[in-house]
Amino acid sequence: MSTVRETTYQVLRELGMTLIFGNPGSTELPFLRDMPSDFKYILGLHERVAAGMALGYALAQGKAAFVNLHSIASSGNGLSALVDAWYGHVPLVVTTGQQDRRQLLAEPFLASRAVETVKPYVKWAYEPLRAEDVPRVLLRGYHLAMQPPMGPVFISIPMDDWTHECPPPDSHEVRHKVSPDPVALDAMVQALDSSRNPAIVAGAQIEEDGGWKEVVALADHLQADVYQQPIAPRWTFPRRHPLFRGGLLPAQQPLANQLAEYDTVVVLGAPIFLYYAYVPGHAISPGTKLFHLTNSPQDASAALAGTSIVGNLAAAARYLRNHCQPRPGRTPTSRAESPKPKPDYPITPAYLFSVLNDVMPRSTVIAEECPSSKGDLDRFLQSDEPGSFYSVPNGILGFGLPAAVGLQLANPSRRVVCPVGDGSAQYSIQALWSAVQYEAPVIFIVLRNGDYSALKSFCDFTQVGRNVSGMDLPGIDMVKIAQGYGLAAQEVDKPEDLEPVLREAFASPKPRLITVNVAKGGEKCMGMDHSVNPPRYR
Ligand SMILES: Cc1ncc(C[n+]2csc(CCOP(=O)(O)OP(=O)(O)O)c2C)c(N)n1
Repeated sequence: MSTVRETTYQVLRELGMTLIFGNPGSTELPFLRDMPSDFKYILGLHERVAAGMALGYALAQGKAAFVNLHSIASSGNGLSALVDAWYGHVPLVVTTGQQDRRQLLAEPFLASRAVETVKPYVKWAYEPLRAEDVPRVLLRGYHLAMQPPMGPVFISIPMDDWTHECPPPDSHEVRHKVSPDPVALDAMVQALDSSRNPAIVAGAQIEEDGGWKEVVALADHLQADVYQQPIAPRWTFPRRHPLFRGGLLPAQQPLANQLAEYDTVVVLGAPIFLYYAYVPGHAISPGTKLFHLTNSPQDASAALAGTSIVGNLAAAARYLRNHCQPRPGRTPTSRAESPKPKPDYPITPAYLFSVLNDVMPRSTVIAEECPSSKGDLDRFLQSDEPGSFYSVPNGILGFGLPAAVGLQLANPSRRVVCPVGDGSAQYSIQALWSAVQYEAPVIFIVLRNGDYSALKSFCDFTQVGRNVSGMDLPGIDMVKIAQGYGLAAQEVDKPEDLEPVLREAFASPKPRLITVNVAKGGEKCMGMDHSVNPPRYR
C-alpha cells in the first residue's frame, strides 16, 4: 500500500501540478522530503512572493498552480496573494502544514488556525478529518479551484499524515463549463437587434473563459464601441482595434456619464461596476438598457442594475454573434491619439511608456503596479494580443514583482516587463532573488518618484490636504538592493539614456532591473479630476 505522501505526489502529477511554489518549515518537511525528480520546487523568500509567483503562473496557464506554505506562520504572510487570487479569479491549490494531530489539543508551538484565518478569501478552507483523505481533498480542492469563477482553495495538513497508508483515489473528472440560459440570451438578442447604438464593456473574465476572439468577433458584428472595465486587472480587447474607446472611470456618476450616449450596454465578464471613489449617481443612465454576462454568481448578485446572466463568456459571445443581426459598418469614433510626450527632465512617466512602447516586442507581457502612472501606461502602451496585461486585482500592493516572475516562468517565449512604483516594489522585493535563481528574464522597470504619489493625489482629490505623515520615500537605492539579490541593475536619469538602456535589456536573455528617476505624478486620481465632484473627507 502507498503512503499518503506517495499518493499525493501521484495526484499532483496527474493534475499537472508538478511545480511547488513555497517557503518551507518544519511542519511541511515530511511532505517535501525526497521530492520526486519530475517535480520542481520554486522558493520564494517571503510567502507573498511564493504565492504571488504561483498566481502569475496560474494566470498565464489558465490552470491551477500548487502552493505549499508553512502553518499559520506563512499563511499570514501569503494572505494578500490569496486575496488577489480571490478577486482575480485565479485558481490556486494552497496547502499549509499543521502540527502533529496527536498533540494538537495541547496547543503546541506552531499550532495553526490558518483555516479560520483565510476563510473569507478562499473557495474552500479545510483540514482533513483523516490522514488518508489528504489526496482526495487535494483532488476536490483542485476541481473547486478550477470551477468558474476560479479561485484559491486552502488545505491545512497535519505533519503526521504523510506517513499513513492510503489507497489511490478513483479517477474522477469534472467538466467545468456552465452555459448561459438561452432564453435569457434571446431577450438580449432582441434588445441588441432593436438598439441604435450599443456598447460593450470588456472585463477580465473574457480571458478567464478563453473568449478573446469571440468578443472581438461580436464587437465587429455589432459594430459596437468597446470600453475596458474600470481599474482593469487584465486587458481583454485589442488596444488598437478601431472600436476600442479606452477604459471606464471607477465612480458611479462619471461612469454612467461615459456610457450615457448608448441605448444598450452589454457588460461582458466584469462586475457592475468596480468603483473606487464614492461619487453617487445612477449605475447606468435611466435611458440605457444594461445587460450583464458573468461567470460569477457573486458579481451577478452584487450588480446595482440591469439584467445579469451567469455563464461562460466565450459561449455567450458566440451565441450573441450567431443570433444578433449584423449591424452595418461605420466609421467609429476611435480613441483620440495622445500627442507624443517630450523627452523632458525629469523623465515623465508618459515619455517612459511611449519609449517602452516603441522598443518592446509586440508579444510582450506586462505585469503592472505603478499606481500614479497607470493612466500614462494605459495611454501609451499598445497591446493587441491575449494574455498581455495583468494588474493588481483589489488594490493590495505587492502583486507586480512576483506575478511577473510567475508569468515569465509560464511564458518562456514571451518577454515579461514589470513597470512598478518605487513604493510598490518594496512589498514583495524578494521576488528579484527568485527571478535570478530560476532564470526568469523579467525586465523590472522601477518608476522612482521618491514618494507615494498616488496617495498624495488622493489627498488633493478628496481635499484631505497634504498634511499627512508617511508619504515620502527618501533613501532607497534600488540598484544596490537588486544587486544584493544578484540581479543586474542600472539607473536612468536622463531622457536620452532611456531608449538605449531599454534596448540593451531586451537584447539580453537575463533578468534586469532599470530604475528610472521620474517626475512626481498623480495630478489625477484613477483618471479622475475635480470635475467629477469627488467626495470630501475634511
Ligand atoms: C499593501 C498595501 N499597502 C498600502 C497601500 C496604500 N497605497 C496605495 S497606492 C500607494 C503608493 C504606492 O507608491 P508607489 O508604488 O511609489 O507608486 P506612486 O504612487 O508613487 O505612483 C500606497 C502606499 C496599498 N494599496 N497596499
